[in-house]
Parts: sequence; C-alpha cells; structure tokens
Amino acid sequence: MSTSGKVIKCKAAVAWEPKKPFSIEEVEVAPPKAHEVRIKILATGICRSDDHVMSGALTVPFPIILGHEAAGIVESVGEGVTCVKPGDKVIPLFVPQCGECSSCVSPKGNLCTTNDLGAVRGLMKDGTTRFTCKGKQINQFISTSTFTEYTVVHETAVVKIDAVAPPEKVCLIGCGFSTGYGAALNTAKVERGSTCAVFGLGGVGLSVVMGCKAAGASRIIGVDINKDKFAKAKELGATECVNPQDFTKPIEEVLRELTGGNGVDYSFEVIGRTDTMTAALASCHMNYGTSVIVGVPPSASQITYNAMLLFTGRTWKGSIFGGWKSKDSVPKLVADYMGKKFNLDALITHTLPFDKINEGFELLRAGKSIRTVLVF
Ligand code: PAD
Ligand code: ZN
Ligand code: ZN
Repeated sequence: MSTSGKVIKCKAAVAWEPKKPFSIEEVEVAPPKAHEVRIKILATGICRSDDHVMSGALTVPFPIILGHEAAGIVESVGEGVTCVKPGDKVIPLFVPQCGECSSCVSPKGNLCTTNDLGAVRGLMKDGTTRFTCKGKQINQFISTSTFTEYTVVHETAVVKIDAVAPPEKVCLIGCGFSTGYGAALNTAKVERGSTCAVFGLGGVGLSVVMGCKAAGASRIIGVDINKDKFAKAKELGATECVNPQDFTKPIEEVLRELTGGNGVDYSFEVIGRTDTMTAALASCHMNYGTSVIVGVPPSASQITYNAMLLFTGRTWKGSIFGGWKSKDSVPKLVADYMGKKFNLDALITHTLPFDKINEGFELLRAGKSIRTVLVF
C-alpha cells in the first residue's frame, strides 16, 4: 500500500534536551509539501557536530531530530519536484544548493544562503516542521534530520546518487568525508610537495589527511591528544603524528621546530575549539601559510589572538562542507568512491543498528570510534 500523501508513523531518535540520551520514539512524519521530498533513511553516520548539540556547545531549538550524514531512498515527492522521484537513491544535503543565491551563482562560494547553519532555526522554509511526537512539534536539524526512519527535506537539500552505491558507506559523503577532503583540495588548495598539519584525527580530520595526500603533500603531520588515533592516520597518509600533551611548550612551537623554524604551509583545525584554532594559525608559515578552520566553534564563541599572526601575511579561512557545491559535487564524489579513487571503509570503525544510537555516541565521546554508521 502506497504511503504517498499520508502521514507515516515511524521510529526516530528524539533529542528532547541537551546532555540527555536520545529517546527512540514513534514519530509522525507529515507528507512533503510543494518542493519537498520525503526520504526513507537507510544509513546515517554519527558526526561530532551532532554531539556538539548534545553537549550544549552548539545551540539549537529543542526538541529536535539530529543527524545530517545519511543516504536513503525517496519515498514520495511534493508538488513541483522534478530533481528526484520515488525510488531514487539520494543523499540529503546539510548545505543546500538553491542555484540562485549569491553563493550558489558565484564560482567562489558553496554556502547557499538558504542554509540553516549558524543560528539554527530548525524549521522548513515555511516556518513549520514535518515531525510530531506525543502531540509536540519536533524541530529539524540543518536542512536534514536523519536520525529517523523517514525525513522530509527541501528539494534544494537532496541529490540523486548512483543506485548501486552502498548507503552504509556513501552516507559519509553527506558530511565527514567530503568536509575534510574538500577542506584540503578546495579551501586550502594544498599543493604537491607542501607540508601540512592536521589538528584532530577524527573522521573529518582523517579525511583532511586523505585530501592532503591526494594533493601530493610531502609531509602531513597529525596532531591529536589521543594517541590511539595515530595508527589509522598513518595508514591514511600522515607521515608523522604528535601529541601536544607530550610537550611542555605550545604545540605551535613544536610544529615550527619540526619544519625548520618557519611553520607548515597549510594547517587545519578539525576539533572545534578556539584555542586549537589559534594554535593552528600560529603553526602555519609566518608569511605565506594558510590555516583552515573546519571544526565547528561553540555557538557565539570569540577568539582573541596576536594580530601580528595575520599582519605578517598568513591567511585564515573557514571551510563548510569542504567548499563543495553540494548538489553538483555529491554525485561526483559518490562516482569517485565507486571508481575506487578514495577509501571510505577505513573511516568506518563501527556499524550498529539504529536503536543503538546512544551506544554510538558513547563510543565517539570515549574516543573509541572514528565513524559509527547506524543502519535501519
Ligand atoms: P571527532 O570527535 O571524531 O574528532 C576530533 C578529534 O580531535 C579527536 O580525535 C580528539 O581526540 C581530538 N582532539 C580533541 N581535543 C583536542 C585537542 N585539544 N588537541 C588535539 N586534538 C584534540 O570529530 P569529527 O572528526 O567528527 O569532527 C571534527 C570537527 O569538525 C568537529 O568540531 C565537527 O563539528 C566539525 C565538522 N565541521 C564540518 C564543516 O562543515 N566545517 C562538518 C562536519 C564536522
Ligand atoms: Zn557532520
Ligand atoms: Zn543558494
């Protein structure tokens, strides 16, 4: 029996409030309105950005259904949708691509102005949500919400991918992999022979390492306070790894010493802390170094830094979703994965049934996982 046009009752992990476990609830998912798409989620990864919400670092309106790194199948579409049809395999896009705003029309941009990042509203474009639980409206997360069997997204926040792509792997192209890989290739534009430092060797940081390697960097220095992350970083391309806790001097001094006094050509902060953002800036070449912020800073945080660090010539940039224009790039990245141009498997340390979502978050918090993929 077709579910098209009807409310679907299904399972979702509702975050009622921060610092509490997710509760698996039965939710009602309304049919897609005009220019919206309802998706059956097949697999969804756990990203630190979801945990930033649960820890309280990232402010969002609760209750909410989190999750933004997924792959699924279109269940039904609203009026006027032509980009996908029921049965298509798709990836939801936490950075939409409307194709019309200043960022979308500029070759320099990828952060579509219709995004719901930053000051998260948690609503669809019309100011409502498609989720209800126990009679309460449940908010949506950064244009996606994937910790649920079914979700509804705007047509600008979903793209069709290769029908045979394995959802439990390519879901990582929806966030972690593309974010890190693109930060190296698109945002920093790492050059052959250059020296890079990657602060934070989680799923996103390791993807930066992979991007630096693909760009031909000759030295890739991994920086992490959890030495258990070093073996995988080296497997994926890091030439050496350092633990800031092994030194009494600041890590920027350690990195300068490792690079003949000048600093690295490119540094990346892939943790989400303001102190490591300034340390990464201070670690790049004093004149022509570029430092890229990939980690999500806590909401409304401020940075104080020595202005001399920029005055002398360094470049400080941010990178969201690796600088990729999402609709244009995600299908190509999936094709590249299918063509074995990069490896996602090494990033996936755990695959769990959806009901074990809280266990997946505990693994991340304990530093024991890279990516956990939840399957339905
Ligand atoms: P993760 O938690 O798997 O990895 C972070 C790593 O940093 C871990 O290995 C930690 O041990 C390490 N770490 C923690 N504190 C320190 C420290 N003081 N010094 C050195 N290392 C430390 O997270 P992730 O890889 O899923 O995400 C990394 C960040 O990227 C996080 O802030 C997330 O919110 C952000 C992100 N940004 C985007 C984007 O579009 N810019 C997309 C996805 C994720
Ligand atoms: Zn993410
Ligand atoms: Zn746009």
